[in-house]
Amino acid sequence: MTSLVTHDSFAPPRVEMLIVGAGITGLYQLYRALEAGLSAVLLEAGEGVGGTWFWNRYPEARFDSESYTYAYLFSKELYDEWRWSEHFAGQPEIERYLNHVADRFDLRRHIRLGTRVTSAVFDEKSGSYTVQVSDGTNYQARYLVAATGVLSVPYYPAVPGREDFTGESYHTGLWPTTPVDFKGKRVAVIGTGSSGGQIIPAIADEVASLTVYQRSPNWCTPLNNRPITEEEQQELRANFDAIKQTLDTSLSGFLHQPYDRASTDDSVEDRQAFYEKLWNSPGFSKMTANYSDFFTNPDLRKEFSDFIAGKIRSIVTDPVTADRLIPKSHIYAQKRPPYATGFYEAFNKPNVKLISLKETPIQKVTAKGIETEDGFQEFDIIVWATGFDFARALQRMGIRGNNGVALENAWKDGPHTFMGIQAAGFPNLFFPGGPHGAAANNPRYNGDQVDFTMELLAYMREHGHNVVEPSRAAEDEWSNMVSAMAAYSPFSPEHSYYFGSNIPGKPRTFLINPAGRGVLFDVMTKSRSSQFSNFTMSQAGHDGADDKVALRTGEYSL
Ligand code: N01
Repeated sequence: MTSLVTHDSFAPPRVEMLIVGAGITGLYQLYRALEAGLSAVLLEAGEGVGGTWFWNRYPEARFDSESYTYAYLFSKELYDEWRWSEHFAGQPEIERYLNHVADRFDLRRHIRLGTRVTSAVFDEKSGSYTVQVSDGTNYQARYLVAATGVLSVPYYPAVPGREDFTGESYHTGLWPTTPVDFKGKRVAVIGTGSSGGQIIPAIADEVASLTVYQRSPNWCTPLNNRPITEEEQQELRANFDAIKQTLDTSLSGFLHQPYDRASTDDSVEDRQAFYEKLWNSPGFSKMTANYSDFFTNPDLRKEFSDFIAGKIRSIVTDPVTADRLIPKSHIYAQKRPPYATGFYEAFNKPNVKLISLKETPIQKVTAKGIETEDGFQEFDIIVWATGFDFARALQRMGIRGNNGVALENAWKDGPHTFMGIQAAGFPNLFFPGGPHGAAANNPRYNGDQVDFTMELLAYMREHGHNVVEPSRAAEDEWSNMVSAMAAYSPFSPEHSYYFGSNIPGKPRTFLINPAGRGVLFDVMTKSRSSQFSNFTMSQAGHDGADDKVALRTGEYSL
């Protein structure tokens, strides 16, 4: 095998597909590219594969989609041989799985770890990107796939003095690979989203004291995790084809059976009994298997919220703390709800205290701790569970498209995409799992985008094209659909980070596909059946033939 990377100063390393990000989507894209015979390299800023599941290694970080629905389905052998220990696996197991996939499919030799993209500039003449990376290498890539995800840029609020703290300070989304010793420490956790909801109960018993700084309460419900029994393991294997069929086609990308009754079909008492059942059901089924009018009927979601409020009051013994934990300004599903284990119970422990930042905001962080309007508290460790700048990773990569236009500028009012896969004016750039992406089980939807991209590239290859971008009309139609349908989404512009509302100054625009996977499937089907007519394809000038020649000679292969 010859080496892909030619490190002489005259010839930059050249590759047909350069993928950025070794998360679940990037690894799948790499697998599919190699399977199709493309030369491909994957660049990853982290020192290991896993993406989200590499960086978010805080205590109790785990799936809230069922393990076997989040995992890959492209190989029955892989599915058969990997035994998930729990219905919702924890981060160490997920990271092991993704490493196993990298080894099992011989992906690792195509992956460059510890390598961050600093710019990616499209050259219209050659129809390729010059991609500069942190070690100074320039790659030349025909196709650039940014599998950088939506939850990959950690957000630190601009709290005065944050940098002054001299104790240990961590963000859940940038957790160190060496273990953090919480034992006997005075710990602050800021933020009560999904990450805060997981780490708070996980460390409560270990620490000397835990002070939770909550700005807005959330509707957190039990994950209801448990080990997968031997019988279930057998069933999962025996039913692979049916499971795959459901996951490949269901609108949610989950296995949960949609409920066929509307809330109005049941009496108040029956609805309460049903909510009790949902409370005890796994993960997202509280949404996906709720009444059929769940997403269209705010009264139902209000009633379900009141039911959860009752649960919070019944679990948390101190009524003032219970009241602070109950959201007052949003109802269930106006924000992406967290699913956790023992979250409310943690506040009954004598060493755990809740501070409501609505009542007593943080004034500053000092060298020793945190000062609120209510006084000062010293800490050994501060955990920032303050979330992410959703879908921001793409804009900060220094991408330049036609005429040198910066993606950052093109999207200054929010992303414009076609199917959340490509943007007009940025040929040969793909971003599965990015903006305008899934509102459901991410890997399933992101996988649909990767599969479609590979079909598109196969069509292009057959027809002698090597440059592709969506037409403006297709992009406008899709982006207008996203804006118009956002009004029908249960998520709210005031509260949900799906609208960018967690980041001060960020434009408020819907960042996922509110019409869901069904519309994505429809648009893909129409595109295929019209020979991808909503894309503009061409053959780049001078080195268009190089790819084919290189493939024949093996120049690009590793
Ligand atoms: O982040 P978040 P996350 N002062 O944005 C608070 C996925 N995920 O990391 O609501 C004080 O939800 C903020 O308060 P407020 C999942 O998709 C999945 O928890 O803005 N606090 C909020 O409480 C999830 O939705 C799993 O008022 C401030 C918190 O920080 C997504 O990642 C596990 C603040 C941020 O919550 C993000 O979750 C973990 C400030 N200035 C994450 N600014 C699974 O289970 C923000 N906050 C698979």
